[in-house]
Amino acid sequence: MSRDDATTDDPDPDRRGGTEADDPDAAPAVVAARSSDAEPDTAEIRELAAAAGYAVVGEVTQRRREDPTYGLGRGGAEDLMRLAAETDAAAVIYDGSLSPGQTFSVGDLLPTDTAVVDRPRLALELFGDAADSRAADLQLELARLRYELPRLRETVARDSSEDVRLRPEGDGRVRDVERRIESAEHALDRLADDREKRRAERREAGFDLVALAGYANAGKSTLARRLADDVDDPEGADGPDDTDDPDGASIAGGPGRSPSAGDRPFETLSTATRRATLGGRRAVVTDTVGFLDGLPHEAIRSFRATLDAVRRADCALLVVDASEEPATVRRKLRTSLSAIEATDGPVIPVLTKVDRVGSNDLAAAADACESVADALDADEVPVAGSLRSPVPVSARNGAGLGELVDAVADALPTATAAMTVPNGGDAQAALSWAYDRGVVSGVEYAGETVAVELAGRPDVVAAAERRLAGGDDGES
Ligand SMILES: Nc1nc2c(ncn2[C@@H]2O[C@H](COP(=O)(O)OP(=O)(O)OP(=O)(O)O)[C@@H](O)[C@H]2O)c(=O)[nH]1
Ligand SMILES: [Mg+2]
Repeated sequence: MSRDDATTDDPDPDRRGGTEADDPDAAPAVVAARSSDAEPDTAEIRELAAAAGYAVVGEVTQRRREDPTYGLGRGGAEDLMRLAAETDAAAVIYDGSLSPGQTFSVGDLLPTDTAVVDRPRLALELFGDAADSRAADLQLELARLRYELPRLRETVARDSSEDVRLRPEGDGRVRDVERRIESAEHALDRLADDREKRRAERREAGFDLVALAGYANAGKSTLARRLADDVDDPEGADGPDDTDDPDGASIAGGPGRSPSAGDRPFETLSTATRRATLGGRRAVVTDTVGFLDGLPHEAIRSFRATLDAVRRADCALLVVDASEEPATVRRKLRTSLSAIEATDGPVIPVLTKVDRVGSNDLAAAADACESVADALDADEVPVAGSLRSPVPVSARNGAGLGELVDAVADALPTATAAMTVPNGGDAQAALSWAYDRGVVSGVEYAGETVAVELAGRPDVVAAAERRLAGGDDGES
């Protein structure tokens, strides 16, 4: 074993997360982590493992470059083998991505009933069977199939005759997975079309579309509940008020989830929408599924509903936990923006949980935010060009929410118009149409006429103008 190898055996049992000791059903697992530039920090992978139902019973960490065969160095892999045997580990959880070849090499060293779980697989396990809508189901299935396909090809190549080894895609199992991928993609396309239609209908009805995106556990759902019209208690676990989304819109805390599990990743598994009034604008706020490090890129791509909602929003809120280290804030913001790629509308970074940070730390988080925005190349990541100034808020105590609402209202596409028309049945019908769509900002009656001021979505304001002027706009 080379000298840069450093191996530890979990000397400090206090570092183990709370759940594992209490849960007799938890499967024992050993965590493995490697980093080239610093001693690996295993706090997060341990939390994820605990959330996925493992009891972490030991760890092997290494500071060294990646080994092409095992990911870890040979020495670390052998320590892992010994520790897994000693602890009867059901799984070895690797804090990073392993190639199909590395997965098999590590697996070959381990006891036969110890599974190799890399970070992407752990993320997929975390989603579990908890998918709570057809779209979430399909997205998960697609993410799993895309993760499995290269590994299945590797298995086929290892198990088979020379012929198949050269062309593993000729194997029936591989073709079957490819067919299932294709059919899940088609089904998701159809759902995406439905969502697009729904967005068009909502806009036509005068609603602005606002979407919240960000990392798992950033505080998106709490903020969405705060912004929604029907909520007094931001922590109240109420459902969305608009459940007719083609996703079968639903929100976290569904069957099988304990209500106290607010901090587990993927509280929210489907996009969900709520009505909100933001600076006088009627909006539909969409809460989305959180990003997580180490999710396979294909899986992120298959999270179409989340990405579509953000990309097609009139204004997107990129929610960042301001109580994390500036380096973490930077990394998460950068990763979120790269996943989002490009948006139709402006994007406002929201630094949330400011009730947990002092003013210096908040300033550092805000600087981290600005530095990401400045460093991004708008040619490579077009969304960089859509970024507005970050807004600090606390969804817990309400600080900054007024400023956030103002920033959103300011970012939304807005047109204004003023006109004076003869008062009568036609004008009243047109006015009532415009009221329904929330674009009337002033009305004054003077004798036979009525003076109307309009403000709101440009297309709706234009349609209201046509109706007031006596055109019927093709719709009754
Ligand atoms: N102190 C504090 N805690 C907050 C705030 N907003 C959210 N939290 C807590 O942070 C945790 C995560 O909040 P969620 O709103 O569920 O986060 P999310 O981004 O929707 O998480 P996922 O759905 O898992 O992606 C919960 O325990 C919340 O109570 C805040 O402004 N201040
Ligand atoms: Mg959520």
